[in-house]
Amino acid sequence: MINKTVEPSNKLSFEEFRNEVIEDYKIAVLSRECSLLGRREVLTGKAKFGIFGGGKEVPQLAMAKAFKKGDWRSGYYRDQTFMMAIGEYPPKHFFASLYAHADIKADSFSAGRQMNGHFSTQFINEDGSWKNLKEQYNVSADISPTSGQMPRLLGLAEASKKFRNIPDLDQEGILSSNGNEVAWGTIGNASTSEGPFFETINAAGVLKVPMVISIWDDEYGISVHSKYQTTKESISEVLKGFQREGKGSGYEIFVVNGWNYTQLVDTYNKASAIAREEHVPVIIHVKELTQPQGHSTSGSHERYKDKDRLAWEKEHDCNAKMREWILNFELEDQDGQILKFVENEDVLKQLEKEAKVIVREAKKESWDEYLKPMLQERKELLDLLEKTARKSENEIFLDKLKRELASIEEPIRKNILTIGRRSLIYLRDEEFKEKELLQNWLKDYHALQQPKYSSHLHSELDNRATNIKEIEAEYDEEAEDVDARVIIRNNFDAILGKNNKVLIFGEDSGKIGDVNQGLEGLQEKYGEERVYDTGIREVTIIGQGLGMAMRGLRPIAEIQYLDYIFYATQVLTDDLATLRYRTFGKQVAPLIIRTRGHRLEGIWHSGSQMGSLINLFRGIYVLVPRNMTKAAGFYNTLLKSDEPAIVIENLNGYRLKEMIPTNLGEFTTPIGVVETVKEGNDITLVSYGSTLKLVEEASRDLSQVGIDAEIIDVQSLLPFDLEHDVLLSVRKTNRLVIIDEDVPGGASAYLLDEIINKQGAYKYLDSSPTTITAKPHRPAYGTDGDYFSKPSINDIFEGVYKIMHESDPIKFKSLFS
Ligand SMILES: Cc1ncc(C[n+]2csc(CCOP(=O)(O)OP(=O)(O)O)c2C)c(N)n1
Ligand SMILES: [Mg+2]
Repeated sequence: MINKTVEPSNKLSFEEFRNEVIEDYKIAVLSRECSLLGRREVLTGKAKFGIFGGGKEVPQLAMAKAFKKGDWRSGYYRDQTFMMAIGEYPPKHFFASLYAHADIKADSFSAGRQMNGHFSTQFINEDGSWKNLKEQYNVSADISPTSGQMPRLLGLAEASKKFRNIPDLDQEGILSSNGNEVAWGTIGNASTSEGPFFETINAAGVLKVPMVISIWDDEYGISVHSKYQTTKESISEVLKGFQREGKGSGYEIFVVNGWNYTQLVDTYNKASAIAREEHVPVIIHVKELTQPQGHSTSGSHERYKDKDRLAWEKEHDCNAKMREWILNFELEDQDGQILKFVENEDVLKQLEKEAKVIVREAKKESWDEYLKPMLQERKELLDLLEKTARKSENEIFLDKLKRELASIEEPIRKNILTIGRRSLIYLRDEEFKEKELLQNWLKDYHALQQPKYSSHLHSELDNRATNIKEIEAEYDEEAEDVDARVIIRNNFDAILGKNNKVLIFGEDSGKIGDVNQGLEGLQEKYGEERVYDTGIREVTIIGQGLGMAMRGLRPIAEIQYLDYIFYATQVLTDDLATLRYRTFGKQVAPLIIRTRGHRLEGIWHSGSQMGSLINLFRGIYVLVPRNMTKAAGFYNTLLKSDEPAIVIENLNGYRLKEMIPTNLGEFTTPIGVVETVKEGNDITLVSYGSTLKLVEEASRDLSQVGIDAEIIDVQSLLPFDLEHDVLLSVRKTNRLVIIDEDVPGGASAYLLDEIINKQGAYKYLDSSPTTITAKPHRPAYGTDGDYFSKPSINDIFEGVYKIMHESDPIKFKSLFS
């Protein structure tokens, strides 16, 4: 059979072309072998869960060929073969991540923190500086929620546009080659049902960014068929309206079968050129893929596929099809000679046999490396237990524990610590040297192991945000009182002027300079690439920021009002908040989110839901400045560091008067530091944001009746009061009230726990610590709605007075009754 569709690249000889095809096939086979053996490792109990790339190998070979150094990927768990083809995922690593080997040298993706199939490459050096991203393959770290990779993909692609259009943006010469980088996305067919997918598709079409999305279509999402997932059962049909006409705006859309190697290679090359050169987004719908082992190790696909489908999958398995094509391939050269890839099937059989051996050996090596340190650690503990047991009155029980530990064939750290810590229960009444050695070993061991699972939630580098020292705002003698929004605006002006990597965008942020004019005139001054409007799409606004921050830019993404951040909560909590943690500090996204809220009125306009944010956003700093000077200072602090944060400005503060500082763009508000705004001796009142003003007013009334309150502004909810200044105050006043406009049990409960338990203030209290909060329902609209929903000055006064009344009923007579 003469295969006319194959056109070996004119740069390659037939020999070279053949070698490339065979090498590709080898990777496909190797990857499949990993999937097969990986599944076995899970089923025999060596690994907990496995999700593999079987049935999607061949299109990923094609994608890998088009993927150039400097390019970016944001994809999902099926991309095993792609990772192998770009050389970032050798079989040994495959097994290390399956075993959750908690060593970054064994699992460079996440040091065992992520499930297998969650890929990444490293972007930053030990000292926090960027690696040369132009010269490496850049794989942004995967997350599990289906389609969660899409918002970030948009930002990764948008960064190329910025690097192309903003002069001198990459002064270090390591971030971009004139914006020639393509951001490659991958997603499963079923996951295209998710909102973030559609939002990203629309936004990328509007932004005209170099993004290529591959949809790996195996007709299923776990057990659920396309007919329940996608209109017309075809995502490329649905998306047809996005197809560009000629050179008009929109997408280029390709549809290709996932087993057709040559067509795939051709398609990916075309897609790459279109995206790279024209900055036009591309969709590649890769159909007719299979799941040869079902979705994951949790089930088998025989449960939901009928016989015909199973037979069809066998026949259309992309590796089998590629094999068949290699075997049958013949090409007539100019001299009439028939050229073939292989003489006969034995060549392929040999190659397949070798792949099995390679994978088996990699598995063994990886397992041995995983287990070795733990065997040694167990030995150390067994020795100590032995010595301790001989001296102990509870020898029998300790020997039993020892035997239990020794009998575990493949001990993990949980086994070692569980038994070690239990041994101390038997030893509690005894004192001797060996026991002390055992105690110390256990303490040191625990301290050594814990960071493997808990480090890098935040930066641990010198420039971490909590290390940035305060620089006070300075004022001229004749400093004017101005509308506070002018301070924010002029401070952004200073920031934009000195750092061209700073970009500010969001709904209404560009042309009108945000709804409160905190960016007034700045688009005109710095251009549309740096200060700009976006569509109404909170999820992908955050995605834009996240992706661009990963590429070394300093985006400030605006969420117009705090209440609308909940659309973007998924990307914030699952992606941004976990990024540093899930990559063991190897990827960062120093995204600043600017929003406004606090003390507003209405069910969807209250801006008070801090409790939900601080719980979901661990990994992102949550800052609640009481005025615009403090807010501006937070932006200045954050830009000196590389950590993500959300700054919640007070919406009712823009028109209030503040004195304008002279050192705009320079002064900083420290993070994790509270401020005492009024000193007092009788009771400590802790609050933040707009509510603070009410507390100040209430305290004036309180002083009229002889109650001298100390008022502390939290400023920074996450992290909270690193220096434990609130404790000092409670030691003085012995009374504590937390005032918060969030619901009961929201941020106030968090603050109470921090102060009472973590700081240990319970020891110094003479009265029960109290919270004064909003009602549990959403705040009703209007002035009365606010009065009856959120803590009022009356509520604060009475709440504080009640405590004083309880402590001295004679002096502070009851107000009611
Ligand atoms: C938001 C979310 N919902 C549900 C899941 C559970 N889940 C994991 S994979 C998957 C199916 C995905 O199917 P598809 O996108 O077609 O990818 P495939 O596995 O078929 O390659 C589901 C429902 C999840 N990870 N995230
Ligand atoms: Mg699928």
